[in-house]
Amino acid sequence: MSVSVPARPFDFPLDLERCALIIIDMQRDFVLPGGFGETLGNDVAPCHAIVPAVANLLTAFRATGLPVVHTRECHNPDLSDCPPAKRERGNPKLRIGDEGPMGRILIAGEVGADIVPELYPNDGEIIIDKPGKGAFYKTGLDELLKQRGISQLVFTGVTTEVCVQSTMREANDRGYEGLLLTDCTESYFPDFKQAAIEMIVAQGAIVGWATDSDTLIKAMAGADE
Ligand code: TIU
Repeated sequence: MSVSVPARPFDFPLDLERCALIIIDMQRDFVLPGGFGETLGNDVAPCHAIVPAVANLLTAFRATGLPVVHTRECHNPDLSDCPPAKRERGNPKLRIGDEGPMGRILIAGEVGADIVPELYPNDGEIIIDKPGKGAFYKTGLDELLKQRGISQLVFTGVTTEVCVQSTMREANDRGYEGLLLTDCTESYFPDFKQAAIEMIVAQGAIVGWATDSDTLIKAMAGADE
């Protein structure tokens, strides 16, 4: 069943048999003090503030039985999948792999690299550990989505202009339609968030669409009636 969701730059034709929710990198390392985001010099509070909105949306998706994908940006403990160019970038207090207050920064299996408890995956939900910004790079995400007949993705998570935008662009190149929820994504830089949204919806949805979670949830509820 298809439902029209009010969105920019025009209504999104949501197909309730072929869409999935993707929650990008809602890990302690990006949204809590002491993690990767803060060590890069950022105030992480705005990214943590979207947790309730994403949790509300997650509840709505779980009620429909539609697939949910959670991603985590993280690396092998031996850093074999972390290019030196990534680890050595910038001048952070702690680098990827260094010991921090939530364990080794951005390393798989560490407390900091895991998803915040409020959004923790349920059994049966897809978890993608990814070494890059985009969730399709060096992961099995494309195959997992194709196996489930998914052709549309609802995008949430952090940060808007880095991992979310990268993944939306990768998805667009692979033929998926993407809808970004503006209240369920955040950046360390408000101007970059807004610019990313504008870049995505420009030129007739050159990368994808944008709306907010209330609008999507109301449209999905209307489809049930
Ligand atoms: N630094 C920043 O804005 N983001 C990242 O490094 N990764 C993600 O966006 N997940």
